[in-house]
Parts: sequence; C-alpha cells; structure tokens
Amino acid sequence: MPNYKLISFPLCPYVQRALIVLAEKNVPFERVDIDLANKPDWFLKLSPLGKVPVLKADEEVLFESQVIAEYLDEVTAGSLHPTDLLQKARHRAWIGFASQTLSSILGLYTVKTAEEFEEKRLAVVEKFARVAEQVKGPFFAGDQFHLVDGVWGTVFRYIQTIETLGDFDFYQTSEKLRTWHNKVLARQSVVDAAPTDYSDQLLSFIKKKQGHLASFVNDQIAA
Ligand SMILES: N[C@@H](CCC(=O)N[C@@H](CS)C(=O)NCC(=O)O)C(=O)O
Repeated sequence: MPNYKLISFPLCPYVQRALIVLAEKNVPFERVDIDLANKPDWFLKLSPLGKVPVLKADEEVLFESQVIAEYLDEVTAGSLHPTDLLQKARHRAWIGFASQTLSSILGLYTVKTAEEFEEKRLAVVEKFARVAEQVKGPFFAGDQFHLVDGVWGTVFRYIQTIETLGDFDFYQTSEKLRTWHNKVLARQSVVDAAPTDYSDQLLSFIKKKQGHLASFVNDQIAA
C-alpha cells in the first residue's frame, strides 16, 4: 500500500468523507492541516482547484473528495458501497445530493434578513424531505453502514450544531430522519472525523458571517 498523506482543513465536510473511509478501513495515513485563508505554495502546486481534501499516495496526487473516498474504499478489503451496480449508482446519486444539501446549508449563514433566512431554511427542509423518502432505516439502506451514510453524517453534523441555536424544524418531525441522524452521528468513524470542538468552531464561523443566523449565536452567548 502507498504512503498516504491527507491534506486537510479541520472543519471541512469534504475532508471528513476521506477521513471516514480511512477510519472504516483502518488505513494508516499522515494528516496535514493547512490554513485555507493562507494557502501554502506547496499546496497550491498540488491542488489544481486550491481545495482540500488532497490525497498524496506516494508521489501521486488525488483531488475531489468523492474520488478520494472511492479510491480508498476500492483499494482496501470489503466495500462501503453496495455490490449491486444499480444500487451503487443510486448511492452515488444521493451522495451528490448530500453535496447540494451542504451548499443549501451554507446558504443559511450569509443571508441578512429573517425573510431571506426563511427562504433558505425551506430549501434545506425540502432537501431533507426528498432524501427521507429514500431512507430504509436505521441507515440509508437498512442495517448496514455505507459510504452514503458517512457522507450524510457530515451534513447532519451541521444540523446538530445549528439546532443548538433554535428550533428550525429541518426534519419536520420525521422520525426516520431523526433516527438516521442519531445513528450515523454515533458511528465512531463519523465522530472521529471532526475535531472535538467542532461545534464551537462552527458557531464562531457563523458569527463572523454576521448574517441573520449570527444573531442566534449572539442570543445564545447573552443567555
Ligand atoms: N468538490 C470538492 C469540494 C471541496 C471544498 O469545497 N473544499 C473547501 C473546504 S470545505 C475548500 O478547500 N475551499 C477552499 C477554497 O475554495 O478556496 C470536493 O468534494 O473535494
């Protein structure tokens, strides 16, 4: 097996995809965190898009989290994808949808007014309602943990922190979503993929954005 080096940023949900597979498959690797606000030259030379994660496998360089996650899954025993090719393709499609959901969640941070926030909140609610129709429970495809669960875990982690600020009803009281959320967030590989102070770091990031959501962080600090 090559020597793996994962170029990372602690809060990045895409980095977490690679970390979850590395942990699930017990792959030894070295981790190098960089400051995305001040990207080192050596990183810019490696990464054509200037984005993390980047995986160095000896001297070869991979970028794009899904490519990295699937490579690591394929090069190790067992698979975090279903063997049935149609189901595998379906899992990939819902992983793509998780990336779109992450973008919708990021949209919550910057909007300034309550009205704009409500519009963005509804976009997130709609995304969860769509994926909920696909979930067998307790995991996406039943009892077994797959890559798609790990990827949605990186989405649930945002919701877990944002929910500490108020009742935004992202899951519209769906028991199935809540069970999936809890089950995935309790998985050790998912827990270990983020720093222990993730929630504090995310709240201070939201605060810096000075949008409508930041006012909830300020209220929480004042309380
Ligand atoms: N499609 C990319 C997205 C990765 C991504 O957006 N990474 C963010 C951090 S979470 C990044 O490196 N941003 C730096 C920048 O855009 O300058 C992937 O899946 O790897």
